[in-house]
Amino acid sequence: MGTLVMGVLNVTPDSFSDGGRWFTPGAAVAHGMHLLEQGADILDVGGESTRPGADRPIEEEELDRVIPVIRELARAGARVSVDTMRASVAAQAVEAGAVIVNDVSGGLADPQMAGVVASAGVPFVVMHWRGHSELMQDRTSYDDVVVDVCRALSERVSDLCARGVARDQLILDPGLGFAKLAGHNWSLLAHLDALQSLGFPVLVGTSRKAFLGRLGIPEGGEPRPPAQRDVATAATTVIAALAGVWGVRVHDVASSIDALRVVAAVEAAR
Ligand code: PMM
Repeated sequence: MGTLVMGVLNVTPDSFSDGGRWFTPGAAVAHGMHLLEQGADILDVGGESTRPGADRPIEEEELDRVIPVIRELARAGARVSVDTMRASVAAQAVEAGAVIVNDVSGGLADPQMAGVVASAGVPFVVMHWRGHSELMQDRTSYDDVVVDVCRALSERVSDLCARGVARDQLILDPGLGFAKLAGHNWSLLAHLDALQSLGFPVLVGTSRKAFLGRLGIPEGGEPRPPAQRDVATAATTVIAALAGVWGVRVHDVASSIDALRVVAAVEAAR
């Protein structure tokens, strides 16, 4: 099966890449429908910005942001994932129709998350994470980033399984840009095979991240703004697809769908 495209739907006032644009439920649902028309396989609905230094919304605020949007998109037939670190939000999102829980902390931020995911029985995206956004860029020291991330994710797998989550619920994500410098992100992209060899579906999220904005910019120069990082993002989609990953999480769905068509056409011609 080909690589799936997860379209990003941030219902937040302050995401780094598309902050505020889809902040009302109506605008968010309309954008979700647009991403589906472009070919998104999954819509990832989040109500908390994880950009470095972002403030966390209170739980009620997060629920108010995501639940109506999830309910509406699920009703329209979309396969929805909820991007949350809160167990209560995950539980209510599943009730509202979400069929995947995407937790950038891999269950570390909320001790109740494993239990909620275990009883919901839905796929669970476990991302590599080293702490909330105000701390993460102080935690970028690795011996060997590929080995260290694989080891940390394996530990998350053991811990989650010990708490009742089934192995076949798990999807692993290297967490590009989370407690990582540009070189770490490139190393992880270069060695996706190591992550794949852990034996789980892999999700990769490079979309519009700062390391793509700095490509070709001289030291000390201004990085390209997020909206001008979609071509580079689509190029990483090709790399991820060639490595055989399960899915890519992107803002601009159309360009990644096109990139995947190129990969499929080349594969078919082999
Ligand atoms: N990146 C962001 C948010 N959620 N979830 C997963 N699984 N993987 C990621 O890389 C990831 C994520 C940050 O990007 P955004 O603020 O544009 O959503």
